[in-house]
Amino acid sequence: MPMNKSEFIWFDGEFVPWDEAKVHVLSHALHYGSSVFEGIRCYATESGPAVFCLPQHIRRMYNSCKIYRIDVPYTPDQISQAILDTIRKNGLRSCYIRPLIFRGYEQLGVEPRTCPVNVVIAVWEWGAYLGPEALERGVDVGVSSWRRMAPDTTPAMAKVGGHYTNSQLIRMEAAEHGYAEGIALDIAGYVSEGSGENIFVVLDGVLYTPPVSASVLPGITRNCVITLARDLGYEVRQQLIPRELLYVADELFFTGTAAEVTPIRSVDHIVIGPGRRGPITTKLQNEFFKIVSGKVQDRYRWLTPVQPD
Ligand code: PPE
Repeated sequence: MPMNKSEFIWFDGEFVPWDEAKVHVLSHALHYGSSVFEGIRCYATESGPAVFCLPQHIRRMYNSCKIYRIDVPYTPDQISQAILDTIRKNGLRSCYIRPLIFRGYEQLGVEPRTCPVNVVIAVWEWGAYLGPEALERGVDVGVSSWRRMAPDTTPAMAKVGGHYTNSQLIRMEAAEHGYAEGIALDIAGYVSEGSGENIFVVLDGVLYTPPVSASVLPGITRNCVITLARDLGYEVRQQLIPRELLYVADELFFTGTAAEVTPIRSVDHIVIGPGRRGPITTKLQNEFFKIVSGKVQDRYRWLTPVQPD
């Protein structure tokens, strides 16, 4: 997807012009994937731009750092504030937000703790992740031959740059097969997640999603959708999902910051339900978009307004 450059990137406490936000080629993260990141969205509401689930993303980012023993040279509040400042500075009404904490340049070698920790925050306009028609018409996907990580290899709960080499393999294979996305199984063969999305199954009015123990990223959109579904009166179960349950589902959808709530209309060329966005997916999508656009009350306090200067 082409990038819509914005003007400034926050880099270790300073605003730097987009094209000048550079690092040394011997930065640790470039060689060993030692970076932690988040993907956050800021939505245009009637009362101005508002960041979706900012505290939840900040908490996950610091948890990722804790797992990888990264000492962040800023407090969570400082990073939250810097995110709001970066949106304001760039004058954006809605955007995707990418904070990145990485092991920088000092020396190489796998032991990372001798390197400095750098922090950047970039914001830019980013549309529908899986294509402009995906949210309405759904996407065609396939089960990947690549598995998600085994529990004692790389920690799935951490959102770390290096883990995305696995996501890249899933995504490239899916593209080679003509799919919009791939679904990876976990090491035991149960459904895990997409390369950058969590997955939900709807069967007989009940929602199912893989548990955190199936090597999924504990998605923030996943949590929000579980909350929304339960409040709409649906039962939601976090349980192991065999691959074939995908094929016989009434509805399937992905959740993620970038993907939002995206229906899946086929898996491995098997049509899911009637092959279009299903009624429960539609309800959840509508509810989600009404909240993030500020059209209904923010009853869960999911939005942090970006106050004007
Ligand atoms: N699983 C993975 C592997 C993942 O990368 C994401 C987010 C999710 C699940 C959903 O999590 P959440 O955003 O908290 O609901 N993927 C981010 C990066 C996508 C990218 O291409 O880069 C995102 O959606 O921002």
